[in-house]
Amino acid sequence: MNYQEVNFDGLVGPTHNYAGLSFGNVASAKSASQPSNPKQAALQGLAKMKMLSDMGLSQGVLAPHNRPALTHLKQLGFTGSDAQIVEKAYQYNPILLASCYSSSAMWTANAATVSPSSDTSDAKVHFTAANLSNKLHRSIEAVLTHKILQRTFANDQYFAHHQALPMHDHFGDEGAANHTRLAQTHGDVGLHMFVYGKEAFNAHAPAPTKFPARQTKEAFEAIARLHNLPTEQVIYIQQNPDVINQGVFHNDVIAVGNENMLLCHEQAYLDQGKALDTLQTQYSQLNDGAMLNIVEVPTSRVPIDDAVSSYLFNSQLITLPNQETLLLAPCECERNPRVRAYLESLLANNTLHNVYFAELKQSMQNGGGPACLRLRVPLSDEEIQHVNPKTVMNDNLYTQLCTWVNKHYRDSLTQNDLRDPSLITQSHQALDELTQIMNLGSLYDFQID
Ligand code: SUG
Repeated sequence: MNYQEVNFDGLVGPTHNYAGLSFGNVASAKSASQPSNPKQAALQGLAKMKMLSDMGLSQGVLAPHNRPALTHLKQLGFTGSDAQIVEKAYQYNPILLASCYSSSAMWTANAATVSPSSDTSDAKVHFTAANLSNKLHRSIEAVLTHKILQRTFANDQYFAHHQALPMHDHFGDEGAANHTRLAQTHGDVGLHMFVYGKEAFNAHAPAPTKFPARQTKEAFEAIARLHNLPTEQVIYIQQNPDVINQGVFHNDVIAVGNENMLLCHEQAYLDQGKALDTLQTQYSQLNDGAMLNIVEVPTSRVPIDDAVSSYLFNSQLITLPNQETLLLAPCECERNPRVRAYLESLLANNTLHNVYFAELKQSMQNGGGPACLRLRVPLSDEEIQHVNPKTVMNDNLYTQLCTWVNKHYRDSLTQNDLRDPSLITQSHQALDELTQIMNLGSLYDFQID
């Protein structure tokens, strides 16, 4: 059976803004209260999707969430018309309102953990929506994300959907951002590398002290059980707490893998030498002695600060249809002389065949690079036929979505604008129209007057 990896990117929602909500995410803190440009953010994301689709790769789109999250505000006791609820929430605490207005669901690397049908015992593709319990604004995403995945992969003969894990720090789960599937090719047997920040049930285990560890080992153990992954195809590796303390809040800020290649910083993992030896041994046992190509980036070439500010490791590492590798990196990597020089050396020694740079400044300013914006879903040719076709990128969908963004999105949004009642209506109207474009049915729970 032929398998390919399909990237499902999050479409940036109409209320993309900078509220400084993510403690431990350096870019989010730095951009707090800056005006955002939702229109540009959405168009930059769409341009990335189009570029990959034009290269002959299958590319999907996941719908944004409805914001403000009025259901959440009502649950907290705010009453009245939509406009009154928003104003009351702002008066109570502007951060609460900003949390309910965040378009953070755009970073679909945090939407779910995915296991392909080739690895699961029932031969279905399994999805577990991430609970994102560590951040208030992100914890709101879990329920709708589950629903969007069900509408996108809407055939229970091929796809199995699990609700998010219990919403508690012990099972803190940030989805695919901390998960890498390594395999000779996408269709071969896969080794699931689950990277966690702490062990919830072991108070003596190492953990970061300055910034939170958002992902627990216990969460990934639960997902491996839910997805029925064979033990020999699973490995748990702990992130280096020291780099979490320096702003590496997900594994995809310090490592990226694709098929049989893992590009990681030399400080990515706790006790890295041992961790990578174990990874290599397990990989080769699973693959008749074939070796994983591990490329460790030395601190002397790329210090942690540069890795975090350039988001080198948040690049997408992709196998192109002609089997060449492509690293789709953020433009910030091109502008950083150390990172650029390092990438040039990877091209010169043939570790990589192509490096492209994507302009994603609007997302980057909230700590979301190319890899944050996509959920990888390995699918067989047959399974692709059963994905909602209106979520698969092509020239027509691209044009429709660009027209839709240009019609509905603002080109500037400040924290004070979140009080504007017309933003509620604009956002609802936009999303209502989107459900038709993407054939999503009555996905959202608001009423259009
Ligand atoms: O969860 N930023 C997101 C960025 C997610 C990046 N995803 C991956 N690395 N896969 C986060 O920290 C910022 C929101 C704000 O401050 O307005 C935010 O949620």
